[in-house]
Amino acid sequence: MLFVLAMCVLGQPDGVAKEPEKVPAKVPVKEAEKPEAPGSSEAKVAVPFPHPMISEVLFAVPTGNAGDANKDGKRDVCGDEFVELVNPHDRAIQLFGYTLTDSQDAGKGQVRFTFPAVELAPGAVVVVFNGMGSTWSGPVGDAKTSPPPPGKNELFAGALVFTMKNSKSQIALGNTGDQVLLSAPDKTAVHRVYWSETGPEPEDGPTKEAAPGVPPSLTKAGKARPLVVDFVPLMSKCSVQRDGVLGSGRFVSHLEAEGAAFSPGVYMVARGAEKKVEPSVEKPAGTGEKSKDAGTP
Ligand SMILES: [Ca+2]
Ligand SMILES: [Ca+2]
Repeated sequence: MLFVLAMCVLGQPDGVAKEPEKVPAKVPVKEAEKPEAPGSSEAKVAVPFPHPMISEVLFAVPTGNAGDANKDGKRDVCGDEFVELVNPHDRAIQLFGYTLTDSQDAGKGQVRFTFPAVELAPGAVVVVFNGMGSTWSGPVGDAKTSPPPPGKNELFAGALVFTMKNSKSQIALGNTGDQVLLSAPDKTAVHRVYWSETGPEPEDGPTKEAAPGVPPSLTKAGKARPLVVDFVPLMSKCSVQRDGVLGSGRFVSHLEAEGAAFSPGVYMVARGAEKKVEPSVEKPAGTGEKSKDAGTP
């Protein structure tokens, strides 16, 4: 894979005009010089350190009790919406100043949440609920304060849980078209997850792998392209979940992938896995039988 830059200067023939065609043009110097840690898949993770990434979004709350994603005993068409993020890196990251927004303009019914100072451990998960009309038990933080001690919320598998404290039904994610944009404190557009009845936007297309250290290209509109863009399918009975943290991941139906409508606080895909790993934890141990994916509907 690696090009050796020295090849460019060796064997340069004097005065021969035909040879230069063999010289590899425009070797990406940064890539060539960048050492890859042995046994680490860090370089393949879709978002470069120190950014978190969006792992699950519930934008259309299922009807009835099945929609009570925040487990406060009642379903709220807005309040139970949530965005889940994961730290896909080997090191802890600081969430202070990271912002989640939808596609509305600021001040015009925009969903907007900015994290207070809080650390997210490697592999750890944080969930941000819309929070409208919600009553809470256990540690839940907001835009001003991180979750009070003990911090981790056992109701959500020990994840960090936040509420946007939205109070208007207009401030919610659209069911048939909208986005969640994760932006870094320096305004870098990190991860855009969007859905639409009309399909993916031409300039975005499917997920592309973001090379660490390489600045994002510009969209046709002249805006910086997010490091990762995911077009996700419309869902009415469940959330969408990214099936991996690597560049080639994609969002799929949570119901089809996991057999449950959503899992705020639990990222079910192992770090670095392209596909969902065998759920060995949830299987009864010692059956001895190797169950393959039979594709049971
Ligand atoms: Ca609820
Ligand atoms: Ca989840």
